[in-house]
Order: sequence, then structure tokens, then C-alpha cells
Amino acid sequence: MSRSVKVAAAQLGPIGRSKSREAVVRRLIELMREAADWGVDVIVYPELALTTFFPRWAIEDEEEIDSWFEAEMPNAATQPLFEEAKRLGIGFHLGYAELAWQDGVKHRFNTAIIVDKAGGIVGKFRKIHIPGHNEVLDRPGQHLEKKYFEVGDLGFPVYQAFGATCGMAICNDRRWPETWRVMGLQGVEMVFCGYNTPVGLGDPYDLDALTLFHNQLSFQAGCYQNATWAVGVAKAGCEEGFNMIGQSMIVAPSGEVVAMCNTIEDELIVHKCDLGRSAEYKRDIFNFAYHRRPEHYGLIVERTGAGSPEK
Ligand code: CDT
Repeated sequence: MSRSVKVAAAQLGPIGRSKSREAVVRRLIELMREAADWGVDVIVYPELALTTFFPRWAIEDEEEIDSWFEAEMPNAATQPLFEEAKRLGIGFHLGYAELAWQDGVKHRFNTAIIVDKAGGIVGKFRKIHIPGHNEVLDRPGQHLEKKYFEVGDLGFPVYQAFGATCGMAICNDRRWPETWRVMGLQGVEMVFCGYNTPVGLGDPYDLDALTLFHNQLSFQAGCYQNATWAVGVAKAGCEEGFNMIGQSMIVAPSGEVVAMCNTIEDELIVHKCDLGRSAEYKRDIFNFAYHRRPEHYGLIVERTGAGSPEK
């Protein structure tokens, strides 16, 4: 019997700094209803989908920093999204800034969850590859994720949802082969990945001209080499004077892009993903058990150092 998952990538246009969670959730619900009309199983929202991309600013006040984070999920502002999902019988993936207390210690993570069609959280991921800096640089734009987020402590788990083996990555994670391979080794069939990718920050290695190419390359390579579908979803457009790419896309296990947004606004794209395509690649060219030879890689497993930005 063939298995498939109908997915929607729900790209978001800019969210202003003053916008309330409630206002954003109304936008998310509108996209969710559109997806339900298409008969979608799961709708995928971007990284940090509930607010503006606040890591572009250096905020010092602890209380103000905390105000960008969610201490509970669901909470009063997001409860309507969970209820609407349940009412419509649609699952969703949501990225948000998470404030977590563990053993009496406060932690801040860049987090994403998978919610099933009954409105229950069935999976959580905390971003591992935290890009940018923890101090303000002398350039037009900042990307201060290292100031606000700890490295995720959950690894790259996979979850059973919507009849598929699903995994998550958040933005910068998509550029790292390890992200895909760790999930690939667990048999992932569908990866959800939201992103906020700025252009024009003005650092010396400004690769703006290649940003769209690298976005697409990362998804296509990750999917092909690990025989998985992926749904990549942007927060796009000019947000508080800073530009972010769109190009949200759905990518097949063949590495082919099967759907892509063509605006930098709120936009929905839909595709019925045949999980049989994933199985074909897993059986053949990327049959890991049959062809992969890790014992011959001469792999040295060590960390290369804490690293610091080149100035
Ligand atoms: N949000 C996020 O991870 N963005 C990064 C941009 C880093 S540029 C300093 C990305 O990889 O798209």
C-alpha cells in the first residue's frame, strides 16, 4: 500500500517588532485554514514564527529578553492555533524561542515542535548549529543568535507522525551534512526546517549573491544523500528594515524541488509527498547497510575547538 503525506510550507512575510503573538497567530490560522482546504496533513511554519527576528538587536535587559520567549507551549496566545488544528484535523510544525527551566536553571533555546492532528505535541527539537555572534560587530546588521540561544540538548531525534518518520532542523542546521546524516541514519523520510536567512548584513564574507543558491543547495543535497523529503520554510521579506530570503520549498528524495514560493510574503505551497520515493532511494543507491562503509572512513571524532569569529 502506498504511503503519502500531504504537506504545506507556510512561508511568512515580515513580522514587525510591535506585533503581538495574538496577531501573528491569526495569520498562522489563516494559512492553516487554506491548507485544510487543500486536504493537507501537516502545515510547516518557519523558525521563530511567533515574533520578529529579535536576534538582530542587542538587548541587555533580562526581562525584555525573556519577553521574546515562550515559557510554556501551548500558552494563552498559541492555544487558538492548537485548537484550530484539532478542529480542522491538521498537524503542524512551529518554531519559537523557548524558555526552559531545568533543575532550577534557566535555559533559552531556539526550538521547533511537531503537533499531531489531535493537537498533541509529539516531537521537539532544539537548534544545534547556532550561527552569528554573541557580541555586536562593527557592521550595518547584527545576527546575535549566540547571545540568546544555547546549543540544543536533544540531538537530532526522529518521530513517528502523519504515518512517516519525521525529523526537524532549524535554519543554519540545514547547511551541515551531519544534521541530515544523523537523521538519515535513523531512517528519516521527512525533514521540517524553518529559517530566517538575512541578506545584506555587510560582513566581510558577505555572500549575498549566493545566498539563494546555498539555501537550495543545502536542501537538495541533504534530501538526496539521505533519501528524504524536506519542507524548508522561510520568514521572508523586509522586516524592520532588514531583508530576508524567501524561496520556501518542498524537496523530494531525488533532490528535485517539487514546489517553491515565488513571493516574500505569506504564501502557501502544497505537495503530496510519496514516501515510496524515499523507500526507493533507501533500497537502492542509498542503502546504507549495503553500501555505506563508515569503518573505512578513518574518522577522527573530536571537536575542533570552541572557535571564535574572525574579525
Ligand atoms: N537563523 C539562522 O540560522 N540564520 C542563518 C544566517 C546566519 S548569517 C549570520 C542561516 O544559516 O541562514
